[in-house]
Amino acid sequence: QAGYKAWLNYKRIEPGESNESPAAWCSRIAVNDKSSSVVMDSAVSELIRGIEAMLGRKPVIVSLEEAAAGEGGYLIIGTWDEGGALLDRTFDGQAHQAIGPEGYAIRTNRAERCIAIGAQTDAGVLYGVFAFLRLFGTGSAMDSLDLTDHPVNSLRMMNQWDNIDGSIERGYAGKSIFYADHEITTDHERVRDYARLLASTGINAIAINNVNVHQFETMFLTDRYLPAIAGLAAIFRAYGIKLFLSINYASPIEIGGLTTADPLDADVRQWWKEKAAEVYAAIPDFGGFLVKADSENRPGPFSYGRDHADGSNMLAEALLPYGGIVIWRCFVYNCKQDWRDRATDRARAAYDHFKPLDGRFMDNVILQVKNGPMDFQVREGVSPLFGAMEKTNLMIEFQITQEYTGQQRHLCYLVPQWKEVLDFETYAQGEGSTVKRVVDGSLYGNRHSGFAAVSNIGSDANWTGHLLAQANLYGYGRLAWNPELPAEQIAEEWIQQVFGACNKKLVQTILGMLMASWSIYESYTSPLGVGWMVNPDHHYGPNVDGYEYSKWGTYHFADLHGIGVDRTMKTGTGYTGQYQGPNVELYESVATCPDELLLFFHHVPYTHVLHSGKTVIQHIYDTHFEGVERAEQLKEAWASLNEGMDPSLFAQVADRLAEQAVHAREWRDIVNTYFYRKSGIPDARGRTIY
Ligand code: BDP
Repeated sequence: QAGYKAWLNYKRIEPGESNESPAAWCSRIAVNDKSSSVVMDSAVSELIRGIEAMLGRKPVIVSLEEAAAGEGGYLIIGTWDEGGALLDRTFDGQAHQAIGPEGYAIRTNRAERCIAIGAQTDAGVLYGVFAFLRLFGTGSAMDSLDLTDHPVNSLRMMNQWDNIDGSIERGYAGKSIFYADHEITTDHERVRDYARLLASTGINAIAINNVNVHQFETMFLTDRYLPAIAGLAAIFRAYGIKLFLSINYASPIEIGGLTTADPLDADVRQWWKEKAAEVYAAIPDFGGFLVKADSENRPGPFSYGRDHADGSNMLAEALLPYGGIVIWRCFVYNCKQDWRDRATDRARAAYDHFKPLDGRFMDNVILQVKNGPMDFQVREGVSPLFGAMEKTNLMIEFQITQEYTGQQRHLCYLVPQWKEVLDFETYAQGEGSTVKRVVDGSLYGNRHSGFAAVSNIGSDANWTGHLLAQANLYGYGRLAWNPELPAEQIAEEWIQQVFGACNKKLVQTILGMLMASWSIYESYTSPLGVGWMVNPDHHYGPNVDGYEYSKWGTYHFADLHGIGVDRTMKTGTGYTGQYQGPNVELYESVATCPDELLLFFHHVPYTHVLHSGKTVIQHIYDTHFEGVERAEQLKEAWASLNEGMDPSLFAQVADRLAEQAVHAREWRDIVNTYFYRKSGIPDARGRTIY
């Protein structure tokens, strides 16, 4: 079970470890809650659980009067709408205003001997409780707490790619915790613990099935599965998380007995309306539908000569009476064609499909756009759709599961990558039009917007296979809550909560490992943003030409002269023209294109000199040699933590890092050999290339 509790480990705080005695504040809890609610129940039980684990003594629940009359300090939690005079005295009107519906305020009220956690809503109280426990566990002084916080993004969503047979598409941590053998799980305990983990980071929505919806999952919208799904929705509801379903666009045909799924057909429209009514009867606070349509062999409106606006609006209309939303994915491209002309560059596809539709989507439709125009590579450009859709709700999609970034066998802390994307300047409304401002809705004043990401969890005891991959799950939620949080801070919080805060060397060592890991993985895999040098289908391990002659449109165009994809307007696919303002010229010109994206935008000779002063070929050799050395260093750094760490935690990570070091070598040798043979240019430093 090592690692199961993840960052809700609530490690015991030994007496003397903390500056004052937290027990003085935490042995009694008063709940300011007149209308009992499931979310408030979750908040109270989490608070009790956390404090009991950290202090070794269970706090008691007392009434407000008892709390005030008794000796010593206490905790008070609740919503101020309940008329709590104490909460009102503790927090001024400003705090009330500042935090919005999901925020919270925490303050030590010394005069009245209490620490108060207050919010407008029960969900806010729950987030406040998790934040308090985090502060407690990471050593904040209890006698001077004073903070308010609220989420920047309104929708903070998890996408499970789980299938009803128990498998997980691109899952690297065991089987599904939701499904087995075509049934929905009855192990609600595990699902509840997942809901706790998610809520503790601020996640408030989840789509519980794979975007590729097949025969059995299509039946999720029928009596066969709906009652059990309602059971899952109840678990998530208690943690402030709304449940969504991925749907099959062809449902009216497959389960409805209709002969068409044409979005403009009256019977089809009626069918979806009735379906929505049934779903909301079972799950009154159902979130809505997530849809992958006309992509990678999934059905969609194209079959009927309709477009994505027709398709999504039809569903949005059915959900509208209930406040539901349609999340429509923009990962749309033709996976069955080779490049015939420049217009079929896969990187162009999402923009080419969706940009012309801007303004035609209903207000309860959100387009879900992958961070990059290709597919979750270790490095690629930022999707030019961000900023380009002035009149459309947009959310960003990240991939926590490490499909192309080492599959949770290699260490790759992805928060720094995500932050680069979020901080990207689109120039859509002049300077300051960053991606994070598009997806938080502030740039264009959107009603709906936010974050989605593909989950990396499964039935493995530690949730994520690689223990350190938990930091990605944790970090995603924290970033969705507030994209300004530094990657280091997020990593440090995670480390301290999992391993304890008092061993400074351990915290610093793991922090260093996490922060270096993306660059290490990038250095021994595909170079300079070109991507895709993986084995087809499963996408693990090096295969330089694996996708080079396939129909998926993911080429590097390496020959004896050079490598890279010419995406310029002048001589290439014209993709650079999808960007705005100075970005167009930045990427169009080989002279200004950033090194790390050079081969994503340009085809250059191996002898082309980078801004770093190295040639492309020497860069490839050097980074691949260094990558292997740095993977070795990860292993050694971890080995130095042997003493004082729980042996089962230690061993599982040591095993993964040993495997990573071996596989990094394989990457190095295959990539270096390939380019040595193609180019005929030897390593300037004379190292042996196998
Ligand atoms: C790709 C995955 C594939 C997914 C697809 C998607 O390889 O399994 O179905 O994305 O996002 O990354 O729909």
